[in-house]
Amino acid sequence: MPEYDAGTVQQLTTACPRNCYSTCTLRVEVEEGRLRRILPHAGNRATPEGACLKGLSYVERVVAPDRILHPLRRAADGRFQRVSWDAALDEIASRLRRLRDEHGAQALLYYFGSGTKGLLNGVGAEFWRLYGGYTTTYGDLCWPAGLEATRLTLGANKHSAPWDLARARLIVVWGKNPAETNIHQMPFIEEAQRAGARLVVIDPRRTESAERADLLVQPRPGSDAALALAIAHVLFRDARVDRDFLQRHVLGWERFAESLHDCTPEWAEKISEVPARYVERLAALFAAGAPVTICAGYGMQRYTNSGQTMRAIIALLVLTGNIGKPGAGWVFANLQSAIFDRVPDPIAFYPPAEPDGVARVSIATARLGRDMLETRNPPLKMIWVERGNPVTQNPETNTVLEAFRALDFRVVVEQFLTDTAREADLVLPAKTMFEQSDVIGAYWHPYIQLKQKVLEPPGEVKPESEVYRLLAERLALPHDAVARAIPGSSDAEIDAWLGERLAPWPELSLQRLREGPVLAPGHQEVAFSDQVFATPSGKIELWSEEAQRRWHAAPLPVWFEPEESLRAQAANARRSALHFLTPNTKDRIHSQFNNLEMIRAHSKRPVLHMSPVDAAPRGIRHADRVRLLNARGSLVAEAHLDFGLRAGCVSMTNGWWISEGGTVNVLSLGRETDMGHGAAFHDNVVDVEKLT
Ligand SMILES: Nc1nc2c(c(=O)[nH]1)N[C@H]1C(S)=C(S)[C@@H](COP(=O)(O)OP(=O)(O)OC[C@H]3O[C@@H](n4cnc5c(=O)[nH]c(N)nc54)[C@H](O)[C@@H]3O)O[C@H]1N2
Ligand SMILES: Nc1nc2c(c(=O)[nH]1)N[C@H]1C(S)=C(S)[C@@H](COP(=O)(O)OP(=O)(O)OC[C@H]3O[C@@H](n4cnc5c(=O)[nH]c(N)nc54)[C@H](O)[C@@H]3O)O[C@H]1N2
Ligand SMILES: [Mo]
Repeated sequence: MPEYDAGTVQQLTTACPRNCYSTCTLRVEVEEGRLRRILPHAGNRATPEGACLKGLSYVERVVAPDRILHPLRRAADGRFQRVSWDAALDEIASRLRRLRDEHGAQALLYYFGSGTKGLLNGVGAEFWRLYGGYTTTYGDLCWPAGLEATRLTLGANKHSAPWDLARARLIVVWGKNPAETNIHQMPFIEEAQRAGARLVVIDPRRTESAERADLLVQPRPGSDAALALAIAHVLFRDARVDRDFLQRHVLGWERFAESLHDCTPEWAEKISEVPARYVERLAALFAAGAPVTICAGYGMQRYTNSGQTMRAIIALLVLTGNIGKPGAGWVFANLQSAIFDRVPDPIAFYPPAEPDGVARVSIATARLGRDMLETRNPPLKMIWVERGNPVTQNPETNTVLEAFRALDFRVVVEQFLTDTAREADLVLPAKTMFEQSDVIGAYWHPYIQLKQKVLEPPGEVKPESEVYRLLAERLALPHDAVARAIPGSSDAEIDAWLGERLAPWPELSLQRLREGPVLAPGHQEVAFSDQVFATPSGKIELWSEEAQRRWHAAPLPVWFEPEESLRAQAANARRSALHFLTPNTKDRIHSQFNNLEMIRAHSKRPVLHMSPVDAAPRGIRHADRVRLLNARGSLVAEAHLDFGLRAGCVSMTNGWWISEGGTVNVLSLGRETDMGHGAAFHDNVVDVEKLT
């Protein structure tokens, strides 16, 4: 640890913009232009403990020796060579001009991932619009099945403030692993437990979150809707539903009750392999538990039946009147800080229409590779990738690679040589969170924050907004329109641009945000406490005609087998197959951080978790090298025997690069969830064999 000279060390407030629930407020120490320490900031009630290990590792990340600090051009021999910004921008501009003349602007695919939050991310789309058009993706890799299920049922994606959880008497962590993915939720869970609350975890894996639970239930992957419907059956059977709440606020509950006639605990046991007595037990807990909060994760909405699964689970809170009350509710996504979005509900505008004729939204991100290859009129010729690592993180890696390699030209804006950057013709160096100010919201807590610039970009790094400005000049795009859409590069111009966006809310001045986070204007501490539900009927919709109209789904929540499951596969006589889960890990945010020493020290190589029950017949022992394979691809990993994992499942965290040993997505198939155009990553069956 270096010694600090109080005279030269500056403490500044900023916020972590990773795609993560916690979105921590941070106090950072900067000394002579170097990041020294990351400290907690008490101003955020949701994250007072400060950053996780990844957050602390930023001191390494910003100065990591493998960081890209200048443009790189692939040379004839396939290797990258340093080029000047002028050479890089001249080449891009001339290729863009030719592309627009010869094929039409929509031969350009603008692809962006979830690498960083911020209002300035929007300038990319503005630039491509001014260029004359572009093709982009619809849907999302992350959460849309759950978002859409929630919107259809409750009318909005919001939940109570994180600290409200401490008031719950029963907490059901369902398909979520906050001990790794939302560590700041754990203190609120523990506070509730200290006050006597019960904790139930429902997950095929015995996760770190499950270690604190009173009850762990391990359903067969993709079977949760059956479990939920059977709990609902018992609640009606035993007259443990909140009739008064149902009559006042809920559409379709009578028809729902009728539809549950055959959904007995024994029926659910056959489907989910959860013993019927546990179903009874769960129903009893729901009936007696009020206030009940379900913390629903994103893992179980990565299936082809996920939208309906999420609707079935929300129904348990609805039947027991656990909506709109302190300590009760559905904690999935809290978009109360999304006040800047022109479109408050992104999913509603996802369908692959041509909203303005400029952006052609014709490619499903869930089927990126296949759709890229099949796009016509015009076919795709060039890609611009920003804030994403699609080769590693999108389904069906081998098809994504094929589609990338079929293009004429690829530009990737990146901090590091990821698997996607390695496919580029031109790599442009990207800023980190510390090198340009921006305003961010969150999807768990309700704060608006300033992600403050605290460092100058190193080397020749330029933020995207500046790159777009320089390209606009070279392409002679209309000056005034560019000036309106994209800020100039000085700190004062960025601040002015952000200030304009904040202007409608006097409480959100930049000056105020420099001190710390501010609660989103209009924020509801207990979500739905006004019992206002923005659905077509104005009620909570267990019966949703919109679900039927938009997704061709049954209007009531139902269970059906995912397209790819062991049972669906049984028809194909693949008795040796195993269900492949690819969850998140505390060691990374998806494919970020694993190149750093601080993380590699304890996260060295891809590991496959496997039940001894499945390992033994395959002759696999702990630490053996194994091959996973299916029709899409194959992957080698080290086997770790895990008595906590449900038999029939194997699990490996997503985010490993191909260059680190292989991405899990060589095995996934590009296909959409039943609602919301999400990616059904976990509809994935593999064979596992020992390597000799
Ligand atoms: N450290 C860290 N934090 C993160 C992230 C990260 O990469 N690293 N990513 C952020 C992002 S973008 C996201 S989307 C969230 C995700 O946060 P979580 O939802 O907590 O994470 P996942 O690992 O996707 O899935 C959670 C759990 O779902 C379980 N699961 C899988 N299939 C089923 C099923 O059929 N039924 C049930 N009941 N459970 C199932 C998995 O075993 C897993 O433990 O985390 C955010 N936070
Ligand atoms: N099999 C499987 N696959 C999954 C999942 C799963 O559960 N299983 N989870 C899915 C989920 S939930 C998600 S959210 C996605 C995430 O998919 P992505 O958003 O593609 O994932 P990241 O790995 O976070 O990649 C972001 C990249 O952006 C870069 N970056 C960071 N900041 C900036 C910046 O300011 N500018 C630029 N230009 N680049 C920047 C980072 O270096 C990083 O390489 O992955 C999905 N993939
Ligand atoms: Mo995500």
